[in-house]
Amino acid sequence: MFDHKKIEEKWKKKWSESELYKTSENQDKPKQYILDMFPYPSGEGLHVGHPKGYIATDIVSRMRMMQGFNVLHPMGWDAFGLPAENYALKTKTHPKTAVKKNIEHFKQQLEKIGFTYDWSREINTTDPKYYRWTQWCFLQMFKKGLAYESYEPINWCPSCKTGLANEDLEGGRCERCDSEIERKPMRQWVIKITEYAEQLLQDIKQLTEWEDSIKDMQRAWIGRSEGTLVKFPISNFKFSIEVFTTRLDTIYGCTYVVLAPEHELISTLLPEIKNQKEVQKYIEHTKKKTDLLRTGIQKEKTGIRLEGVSALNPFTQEEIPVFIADYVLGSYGTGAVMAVPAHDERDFSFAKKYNLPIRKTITPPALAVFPRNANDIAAGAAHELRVESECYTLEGDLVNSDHYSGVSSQKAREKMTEWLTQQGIGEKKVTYRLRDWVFSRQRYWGEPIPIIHCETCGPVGVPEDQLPVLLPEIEHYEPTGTGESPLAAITEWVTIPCPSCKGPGKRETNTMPQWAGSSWYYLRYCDPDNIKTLIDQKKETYWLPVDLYVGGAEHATRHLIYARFWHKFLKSIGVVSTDEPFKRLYHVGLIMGEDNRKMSKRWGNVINPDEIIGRFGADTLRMYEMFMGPFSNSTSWSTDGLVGVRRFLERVDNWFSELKNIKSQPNPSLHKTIQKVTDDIENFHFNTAVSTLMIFVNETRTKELSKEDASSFIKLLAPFCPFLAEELYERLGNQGSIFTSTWPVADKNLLQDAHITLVIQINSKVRETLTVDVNISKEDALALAKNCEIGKKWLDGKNIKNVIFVPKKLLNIITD
Ligand code: ANZ
Ligand code: ZN
Repeated sequence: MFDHKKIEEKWKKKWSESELYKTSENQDKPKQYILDMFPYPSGEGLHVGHPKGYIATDIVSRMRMMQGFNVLHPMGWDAFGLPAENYALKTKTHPKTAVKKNIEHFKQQLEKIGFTYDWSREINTTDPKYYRWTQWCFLQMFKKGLAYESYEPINWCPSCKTGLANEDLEGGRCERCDSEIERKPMRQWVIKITEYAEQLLQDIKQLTEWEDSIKDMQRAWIGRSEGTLVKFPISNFKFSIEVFTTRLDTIYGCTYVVLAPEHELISTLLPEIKNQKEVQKYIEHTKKKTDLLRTGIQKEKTGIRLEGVSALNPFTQEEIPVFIADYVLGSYGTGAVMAVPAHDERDFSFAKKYNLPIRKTITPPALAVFPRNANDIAAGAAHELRVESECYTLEGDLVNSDHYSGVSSQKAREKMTEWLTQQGIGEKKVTYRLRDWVFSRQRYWGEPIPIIHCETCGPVGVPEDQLPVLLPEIEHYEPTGTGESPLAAITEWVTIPCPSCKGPGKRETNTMPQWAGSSWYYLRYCDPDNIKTLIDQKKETYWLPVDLYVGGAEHATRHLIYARFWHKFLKSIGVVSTDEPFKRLYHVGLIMGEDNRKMSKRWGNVINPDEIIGRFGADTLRMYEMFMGPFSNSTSWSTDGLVGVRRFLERVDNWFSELKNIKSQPNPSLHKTIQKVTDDIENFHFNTAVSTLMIFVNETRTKELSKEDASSFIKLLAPFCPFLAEELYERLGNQGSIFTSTWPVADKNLLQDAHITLVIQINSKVRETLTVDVNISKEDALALAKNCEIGKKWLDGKNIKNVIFVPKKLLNIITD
């Protein structure tokens, strides 16, 4: 009988006593670093969806162990940040207490599933021994000028009462609590991640083992754009407005210029502006709107003309009006655009609304006029349609553009940029969508930013030997909402002499965002107790990069951008030696509820793994989650499916209780199973690996199997069902843990089909092909050939002079 409780207890105890999963530092062995995105230890505990990715990495880890690799498969806790703090506030417990309790619970749950985690390497981002190094990284960035203070308006969540980075938003709302985001000007620490934009983009090429979808999301997030900077002189002023455009070829159609409401030039121009009051009112009005609200294509465009100010189009020398409008963002390009209503949708709807001239300067390319084939005619027709629709946004040939008329968009941009550069009023320019990383939070539960503000010296880094700056214990950790963190209220903590001039100083009271600790944690697992450096150089060279990284797709642009950036920074200061931290990346598909909805308390469809393990066993849970469907797809939970897997394991258990140790022929079917399961695990096709194991059992159960073959089969099962496999392996009389045994390798000779197609020739002419056993003898082949229809026709009554037999290929019968 398959008594899962008994064998789980038994093997958990034995594995822990023998320290089976302790990672060794034996650097002579080849290594595999296999990593899960570590969880926030939330109060709700695990549901069955969480461990799906961990099960997959555990399966790969176990196979790699058996293939002779030194495997690092660690686990830890991402425990700072808003989720942990909001939970603590909700339950009125101190975050520290709540986190400690939640971690214990999580760990207990994980241990039940039977993972290979080496808990001696466990890390926790809220542990001062850990965050000391997070602070150290910040100090290095500060020293290199990559961390700076900014007073730009930032995203502000009125409910979480903190500033947020763009990465924390989802459709203009707070990713955590779904509140609508406001813009709020306040002092912030910002990290100059944009300095690494190009490198982050270029190095995506190195990530050959990442899924394309995630790479595409990263490219879009970085958003590189090649264009031109153009200066538009203000006709009655000494200043000029600089715009960024990707379509310089349309400049003859530029009929006005637009500044973002937050553009710094506005205050300079203000005395000249005749409608000052209205302008100021408009600026006030747009202040709170987020970028997303402002730029949506469907959103009605609003704006206001700066009366008394006009700009000069450098190509046409025309005087054109200047507007401010919130569809232009202060934070992109130069915060100003040249508006071309005939060729840009947003400018078009704005021009319609404010009755501004629309001048066509681009026509579809010439091929539409001289169609060469059916395709061209179709393309031409499509183009005609677009021209009809007033706003033609594609490239083409220039018209109404002085001596550039007739030139293609591409060529025109080159020539126009050349001219601008010669005149000294423009130049080529690359911009990025990626913004600098807003790095401070006005909350309690985060790493203190290790800075001291001095009236004389400005911001000064805390000396490294004074790290960590401990997060003080306090009574009231609720957000203040004033834009100051609760730490600001602890006067005795805040007041400290300046490390540089010894004058009076004040500690920085903002804390770091939760992304800080997770941006480099994979390094610390390699050397968790090092008190001298973040990571020992030798260990870094051995373990890095991470060979396999698995986690949720929601991190495609957040964590994975930050971590890649952080890694590149650490490389620049010699802490790590690789360009990229993660070699191979897979995203895990969600497990939905039995009702096809996302598992949530709200729907009452959450399934707790503890319950499943209690009733069906950890092995069943593991194998079922891998059997549900392709790994990266989201699939719904099915109790029937789970029961099916349980029955399969019972069948295996029964089979092995009755199995006699019979010597048998090499079993080709086993070797095909070995090959398929190995390849499938390698390629993350766990569901087909499981079905291959099932097919083998169904086909072989009634036949004989040698002890060796039976052991090989159990080894294939072992990564999926470690408890049952270990038990059966022992039952077969093997010594030692199955996980210290060697992974089976398929015998290539046995992989060929059991049957082949034999060509039958009579007098060297092909007459027939027969499907025969691969090992058929010459005599048997001849008998078959004689007896088939064609054989009878050609051979009856003939005298056979000679027979040529090429095993597995052909039989040639020569007659008189
Ligand atoms: C004139 C023009 C004509 C434009 C045309 C487009 C089409 P990407 O490709 O995303 O980089 N732009 C520039 N700065 C902006 C800002 N701060 N806020 C809003 N829009 C801004 O987009 C570049 C284009 O976006 C630029 O090229 C500019 O409009 C606009 F037929 O200039 B274009
Ligand atoms: Zn000072």
